[in-house]
Amino acid sequence: MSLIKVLNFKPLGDDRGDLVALEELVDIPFAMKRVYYVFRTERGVSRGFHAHKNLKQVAVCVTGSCDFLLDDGTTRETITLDSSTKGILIEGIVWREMHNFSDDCVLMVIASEHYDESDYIRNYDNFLKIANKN
Ligand code: T46
Repeated sequence: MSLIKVLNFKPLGDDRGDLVALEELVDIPFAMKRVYYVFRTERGVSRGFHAHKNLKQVAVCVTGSCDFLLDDGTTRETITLDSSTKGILIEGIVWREMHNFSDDCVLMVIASEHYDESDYIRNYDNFLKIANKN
């Protein structure tokens, strides 16, 4: 089974253009508590490099593209997010890194919990210990 769970969102387009609607427990498989977006990432900069203890997230590039690497301690997989109708679900103890941001990239993330720094695992060796226990 792939580590990367792709979610395809229905474009509600008409002759004026496109629209995507994301509804809790319909398109997003959890109760939504927070939305944030990453933009104007400097060329060559990578982000992430952490896992979470208890957080579900859906990530979508609403404009532009970036590469998302997910690592469960055993397998590493990368997906290019390059469509406003394609997201990924990130859940469980998974290390994530984001690379190759396009200049115009706006990466939107919907999260199941409010921001909590104590939920982050920022050290890769600690991540491996926790991931390999599960
Ligand atoms: C994740 C990946 C995909 C807040 O104050 N509130 C927030 O909700 C967030 C997400 C961040 N912050 C602060 C914490 C840092 O001072 O914003 C600053 C940048 O956050 P961070 O370095 O964690 O950003 P990324 O892009 O490395 O990681 C983010 C999320 O933090 C993380 O949960 O899964 O995007």
